[in-house]
Amino acid sequence: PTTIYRQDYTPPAYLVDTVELGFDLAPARTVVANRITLRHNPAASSHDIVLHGEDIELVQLRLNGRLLQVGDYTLTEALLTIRNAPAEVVLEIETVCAPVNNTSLSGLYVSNGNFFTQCEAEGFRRITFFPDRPDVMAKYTVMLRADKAQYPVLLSNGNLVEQGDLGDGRHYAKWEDPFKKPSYLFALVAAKLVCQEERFKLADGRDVLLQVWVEPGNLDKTDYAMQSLKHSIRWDEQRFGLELDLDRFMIVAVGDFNMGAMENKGLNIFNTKFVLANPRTATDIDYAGIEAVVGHEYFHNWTGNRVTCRDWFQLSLKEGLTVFRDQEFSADMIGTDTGRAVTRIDQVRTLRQAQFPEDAGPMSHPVRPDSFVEINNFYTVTVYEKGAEVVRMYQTLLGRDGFRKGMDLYFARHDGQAVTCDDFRAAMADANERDLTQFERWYAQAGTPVVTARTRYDAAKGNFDIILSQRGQPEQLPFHIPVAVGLLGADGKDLPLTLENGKHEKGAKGDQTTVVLELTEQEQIFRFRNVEERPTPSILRDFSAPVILEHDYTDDELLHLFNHDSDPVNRWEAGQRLAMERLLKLTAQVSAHGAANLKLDQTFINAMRTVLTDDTLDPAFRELALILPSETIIAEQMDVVDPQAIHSARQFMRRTIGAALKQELLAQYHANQTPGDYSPDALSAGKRALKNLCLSYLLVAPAESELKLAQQQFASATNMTDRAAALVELIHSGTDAASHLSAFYQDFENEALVIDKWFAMQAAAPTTDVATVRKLMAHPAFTLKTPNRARALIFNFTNGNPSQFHAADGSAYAFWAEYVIKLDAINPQVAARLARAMDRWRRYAPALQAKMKQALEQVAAQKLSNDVSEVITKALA
Ligand code: BAL
Ligand code: ZN
Repeated sequence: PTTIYRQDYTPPAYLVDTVELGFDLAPARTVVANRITLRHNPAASSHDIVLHGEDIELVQLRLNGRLLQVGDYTLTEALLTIRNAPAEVVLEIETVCAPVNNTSLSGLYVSNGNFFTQCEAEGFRRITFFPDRPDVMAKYTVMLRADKAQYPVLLSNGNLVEQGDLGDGRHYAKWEDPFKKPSYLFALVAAKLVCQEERFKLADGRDVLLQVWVEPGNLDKTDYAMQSLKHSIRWDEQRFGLELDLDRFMIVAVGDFNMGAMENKGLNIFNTKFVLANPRTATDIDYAGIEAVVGHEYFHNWTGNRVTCRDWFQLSLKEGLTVFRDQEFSADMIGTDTGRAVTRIDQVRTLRQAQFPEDAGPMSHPVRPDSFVEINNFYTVTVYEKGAEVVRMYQTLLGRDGFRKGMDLYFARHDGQAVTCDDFRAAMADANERDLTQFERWYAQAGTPVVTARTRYDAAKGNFDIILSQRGQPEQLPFHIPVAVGLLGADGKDLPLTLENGKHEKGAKGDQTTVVLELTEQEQIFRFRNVEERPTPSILRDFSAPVILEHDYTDDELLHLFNHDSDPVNRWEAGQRLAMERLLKLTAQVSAHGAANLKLDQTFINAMRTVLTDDTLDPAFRELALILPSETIIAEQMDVVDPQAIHSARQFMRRTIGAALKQELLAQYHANQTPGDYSPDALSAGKRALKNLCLSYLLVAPAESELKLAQQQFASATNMTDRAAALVELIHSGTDAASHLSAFYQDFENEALVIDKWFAMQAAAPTTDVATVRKLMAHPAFTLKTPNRARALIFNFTNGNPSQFHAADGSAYAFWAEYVIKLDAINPQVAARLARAMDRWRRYAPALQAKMKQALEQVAAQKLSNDVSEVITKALA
């Protein structure tokens, strides 16, 4: 496999003005006629036309009307090259492909008998020969022809300009996209589908058609996606002044899909998981996911489609920005300060669960990577979630208005262009007359910076100093880090702040009681004046930068913050620190002496009780405050990871809390019921989350009465959130859940997304070992070919069940190797994701390490896709 470097970027030798595509769709043999007009790019010196092509058969090729013979061009496995071409060229290319054999789900493929495409990042070259790179933007016209009975619906990007019958049982539809776009945004659908549709008035008064297309039988699950789409359109108008630019906007759901969804111009194609929902089949988390992903894809229309990436190294230009936009959208949809904080806490949890480990492992890369072998491996939590943190920091530094000014300038400068992360940073800097040169390091330097805070108080002078220092990886230069800070008095209230040289007080958080300190050097002292009592500092409020904060908080200080911090994110954080200290001590104790004689102090239990029973707090916040850090997050704190000890220690803490707070948990369980019709709103969802967390504490070591409670919830639940939560607890409690599992299966046999849950909840249960997973794989409903299904069972085991995945005999590692290899033959993108489950293998105890290495080498010895090869090679390097 070849490594591609960012520094090697060169502009394309030829630009494409127009693309006319004709498809004769048939599963085994689809004929694609492609007519493109090209002209030489004055910015390039080469006169060679370079077209990408993969897994397609060339039938004929004409240049300016002349049929080309072999010798007029060269054709390799990946490229078709025409040397020394004239300045203006019309190419007519006829190719054939076999969508029904395309199990990679990249390019044109068949899912449940219907045709779909996925072109990002490099799938268009699996459909036709083309300069398949994002800086080649062209106007597309698409003619689709297919059997009318089998494929009554024919969709592509833009506007439908013509349709009709062809006379032989076939029909056609012609689509025209008025906007220039890169090839990765091309899409077509030919299928038997039905739609929910609605006309919708935009802010400028234009009337547009909105459609959500699904398989027949699923129309009762499209309301929330449609509602989310309308909310997204309104939100982008109001928050960023961005309007829908087409007359029609379509969302199509497909059951076989590698990603969550895809922002193809005017024709978003979605994994069913992020479209289909009704109360019976979808959980609160599913509903929130639909809102976020519908928003995300819609927002891409401006941040990604109108302004796109020059090259794939710039992926975060559109992804980090669009994740930030969808995060803000979800927060604004809740509309309360605590609701916003709850979404922020979820983001921090994701970073710690997935991004920090990635940044500390063999696949670590900057937000703007410098090299890759396979771009599909770089659709990562770093590019997406850390990228969103980087965008968020602009807003923290510049304020909301300043950020908006930067966005306005970005669109004014770059609409219709393919640009870089530097262009985005320049727009932010220029619109606000700020020097953001140093900020570039967030794009260029990998790893999670560590910020250390020390404090000193001079009571006589009333000075309180916070000394911040930062360290990145060796050789790295200091980052520009916004650190939002507040000071709490002994009464728990925020103290008014007077920062010496208080020039930094104007940031988004620059109110009276929170200031944004800008740490730009290796070490800086920030002095607060007129501080009349020794305060408790609340540092990194709202998680103002994606860093690890070190500060020697005492238990008393943490308890003070946990009880009083006006910043809910840091309030939650104080609880996490209290829990983590204890979890690490208990884990060490289990490793050394076994799980007997463990103790949990009353102080911690009391802190948990206080937050659990404080009815003035948002239930969603209380739920988050009561969840202990996950086993993965605990593992990241340890030099040598002992997964079984972590599991025992965490279970011990959960069991102890469950027993000590039994009455309070029961009371909250009953107090947070949500009778009546189901609604996915944040308050109701928060209540269910808190109630079901209470249930989970009660079921760590359940008495008969608690088992009954779960059984009763399972039997009488009127929504999937409560039904699934009860079933998960019954499985986790270690009691025999077989009858419940089979009842659940029978009820939802025909609901693929619910059967995914059925597999997932079994895979992640600490009672499920690899032998049980293998049995589940033999279930008739299991298939490796549908990514959702493969992920539900395999990934939830390898990534979500650490104590079983790291079984001492290494049996689960062998299972992992077997399925990485099997999946690679079917779908390299999905296989490469599974391969990542071994990223952190060097951190485990030597006996486990040896077995993990053996499994990695077993995979490495195979003939692998570029996708898997890159991951395994880096893991072993
Ligand atoms: N562009 C790939 C899918 C997404 O991030 O929306
Ligand atoms: Zn995206």
